[in-house]
Amino acid sequence: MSILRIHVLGSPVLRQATKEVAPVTDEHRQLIDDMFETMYAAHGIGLAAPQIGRTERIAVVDVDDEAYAIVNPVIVENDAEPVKGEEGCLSIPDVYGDVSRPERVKVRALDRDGNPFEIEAEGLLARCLQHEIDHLDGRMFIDHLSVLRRKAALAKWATIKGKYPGYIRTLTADEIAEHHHRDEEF
Ligand code: K1U
Ligand code: ZN
Repeated sequence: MSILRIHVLGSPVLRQATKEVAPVTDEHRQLIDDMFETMYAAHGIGLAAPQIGRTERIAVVDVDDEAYAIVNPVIVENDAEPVKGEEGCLSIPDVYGDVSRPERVKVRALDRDGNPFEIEAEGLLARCLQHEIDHLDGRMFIDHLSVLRRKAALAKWATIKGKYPGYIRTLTADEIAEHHHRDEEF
């Protein structure tokens, strides 16, 4: 397995259209395994293929030890009433924002073996699934912010993005080893 490089905001692949996967092959399974390893190394709860420079409709999530690889995911049901929650993105490190999304979703996808399955999710898992499916459609969480908040987020990103030449983030040994206590930052 390998830890992959992460594309950050400004890399065109994050805005590119993605392709449906058919069938799920050993190469896709290898990609899924590498995506899980990269997500865990980056201390994320999700990761979508465009974030590692790929255009397949594949994402991985792990919220509270509930881990899924989702291939060709589709939201088949959602709550009408959106709720606000804080989001971050491994492709926009150190920038956070409140995003309104349905509290509950049902997602249909193929698993690592190419078998169809459904996830009925709420709370952070539902939010994370929607965030990852957005990535597969070339959308980022900042696109959901109000004009003012988006401007503020982009102004913060402008001060950070120089750390990522070529819009590529290579996880350092320190980052991989680091234990995140985000609550302590506030
Ligand atoms: O897709 C990604 O960029 C991963 C992203 C997923 C995500 C986080 C929060 C809400 C929705 C989707 C992350 O894992 S960011 C890092 C993180 O662990 C985190 C950040 C804020 C709140 C909760 C978790
Ligand atoms: Zn993201």
